Amino acid sequence: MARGRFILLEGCDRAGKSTQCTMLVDALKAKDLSVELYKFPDRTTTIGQMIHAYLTNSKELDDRAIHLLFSANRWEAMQEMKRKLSAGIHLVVDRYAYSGVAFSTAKGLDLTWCKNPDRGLIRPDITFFLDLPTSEAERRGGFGDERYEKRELQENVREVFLKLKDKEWTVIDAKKSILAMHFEILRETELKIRDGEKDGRFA
Ligand code: T5A
Ligand code: NA
Repeated sequence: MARGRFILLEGCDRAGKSTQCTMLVDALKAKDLSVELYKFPDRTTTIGQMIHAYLTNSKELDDRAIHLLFSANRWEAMQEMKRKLSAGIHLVVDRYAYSGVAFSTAKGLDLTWCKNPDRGLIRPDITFFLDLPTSEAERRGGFGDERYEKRELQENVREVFLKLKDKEWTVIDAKKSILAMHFEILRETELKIRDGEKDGRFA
């Protein structure tokens, strides 16, 4: 059986990641593909609840401690994600290790130190980076409620993201309409899924 594809949507806060993840999952399901949605942080686990308390300012934590919790929150999902990919299920993932590195580095931690705890996590097959200037993000719903939703930090985060960007990322202009972004993401995803069937690397 062909292995499922790991499709990651990354980007700045309010760039539309969650909106696009839901639309992509629905579109792939409508094409009779098996697909599941993952979101990081996963706030439903014990570790995720600690992260949520930190993000909503009800708990203080050392910058390194919270960084490690975000990473642990990915590690606790790894076995299940691997099993699903092996079973031919495509995974659409809302944020991942790049967010982890971008936010903690933007706060002032060392880049290499930030990357280390995520070493060994499964790699995405396709990474979409939804790029949105901070001034635009601020105008969108809900901006300003959580700990990291501050202009200066967001600008630093975007700079780190652009440094982490490699040639395999697909950059999506998140100033576009929801539908325009959706069609772009869907088209690239379908190409990637078809490629996988041809080259057989994931058999
Ligand atoms: N974090 C995360 C770390 O520090 N380390 C880590 O390891 C990880 C994984 C919470 C915080 O955690 C940090 C990063 C974050 O600061 P989260 O739970 O993913 O992460 O954050 P959320 O608040 O859920 O999501 P975002 O703020 O990133 O928003 P999204 O998902 O990018 O945007 P979305 O789809 O919810 O849309 C936001 C608003 O914009 C509108 C939507 O309708 C909505 O109102 N919108 C558009 N408007 C105009 N044009 C478009 N194209 C639009 N698309 C969406
Ligand atoms: Na989101």
